[in-house]
Amino acid sequence: MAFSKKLKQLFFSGQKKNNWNGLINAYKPWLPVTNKTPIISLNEGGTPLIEVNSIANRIGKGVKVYVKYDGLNPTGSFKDRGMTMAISKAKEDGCEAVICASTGNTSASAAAYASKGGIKSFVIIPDGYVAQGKLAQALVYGAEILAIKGNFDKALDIVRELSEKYPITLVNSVNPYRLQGQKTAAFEIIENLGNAPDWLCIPMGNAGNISAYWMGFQEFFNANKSKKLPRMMGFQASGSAPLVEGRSISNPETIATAIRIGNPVNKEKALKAKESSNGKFSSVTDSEIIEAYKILGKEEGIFCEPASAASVAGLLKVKNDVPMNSTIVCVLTGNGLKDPDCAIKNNDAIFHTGVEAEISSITKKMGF
Ligand code: AN7
Repeated sequence: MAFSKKLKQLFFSGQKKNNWNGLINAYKPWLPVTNKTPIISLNEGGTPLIEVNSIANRIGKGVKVYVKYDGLNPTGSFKDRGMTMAISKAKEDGCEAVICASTGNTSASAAAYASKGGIKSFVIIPDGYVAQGKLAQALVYGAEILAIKGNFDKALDIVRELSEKYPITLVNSVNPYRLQGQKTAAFEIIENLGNAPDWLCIPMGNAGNISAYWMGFQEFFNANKSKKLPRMMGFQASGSAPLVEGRSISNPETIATAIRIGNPVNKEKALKAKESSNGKFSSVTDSEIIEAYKILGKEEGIFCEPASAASVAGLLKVKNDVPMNSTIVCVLTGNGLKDPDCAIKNNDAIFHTGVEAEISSITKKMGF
């Protein structure tokens, strides 16, 4: 059957959109891969940049605010950007097993990409401090899980030692390929906006992502693909803010378990990103995080996990410093479905339970 011209155009523009083949294929010349690298991909990256007027309106001054919704990656977090690179390179090097310490998202991502690449994965997590969705993923993707009586920082010390002593590749963000993959988020933002934003607001745990974004922004700036560099605005939870306080925290605590990290491994890189971009690090309380989390859900239809909401909470906290007419991007690093317990405990919904299955009882509840 012949297509009309119009239908043909629609069909082929749709095709083009669906041609996204993951971030290694999209940004090959910018990444340390060769023709020999097996690309282990779940078609990660290419996530939406969404304008959020409810946040801009709370700031005023003619600002434009966007969120980079990286919770829409295949395993629901930005970790997939780094993991497609780390696992592809591990596979290229003939490695048979990978290991990571994790507050949850890294373990989910490592497990998924290792399975895709036919590699075994071990994950070490702090017992009782990993959100349910993330744990469910590691189980289903087939990782071997060791939940330790200790926090993330302890788990990281252990996996670093194990990867030195045994033939097993470490895929935490000390693995340089992780940051290489993650820098592509900055490329996508520049391509979407036609330039870099004035500010990038981002949550920090181990501070790998802020370091990766800074690398990406610099590379596109140096290649004349953007005309400016953003200020890197990093945010931590106040009970877990080693980079803000300038000291390690031995017992970090926050509702945002993803960033419950007291001794960030990428500290030096992150401090450099802050200094060279004229950026700033600040902390936000758990209640400020939850407020931003609720605004995004109720006023924007965007469900992110609490650690991600720290970027928006941080922006709202420092709104007096925002220059007139600036363009700001907040990174939403993980999907809200990762942490259903948090959602069920922290919302303003009207939720009637045990309602009789009859129109009259229902309309009564609805106030008709
Ligand atoms: C949703 O999964 O460290 O500053 O082990 O899951 O690059 O560490 C997760 C970190 C932000 C912080 N948002 O990123 C892990 C882990 C979410 C996260 C961060 C994490 P980095």
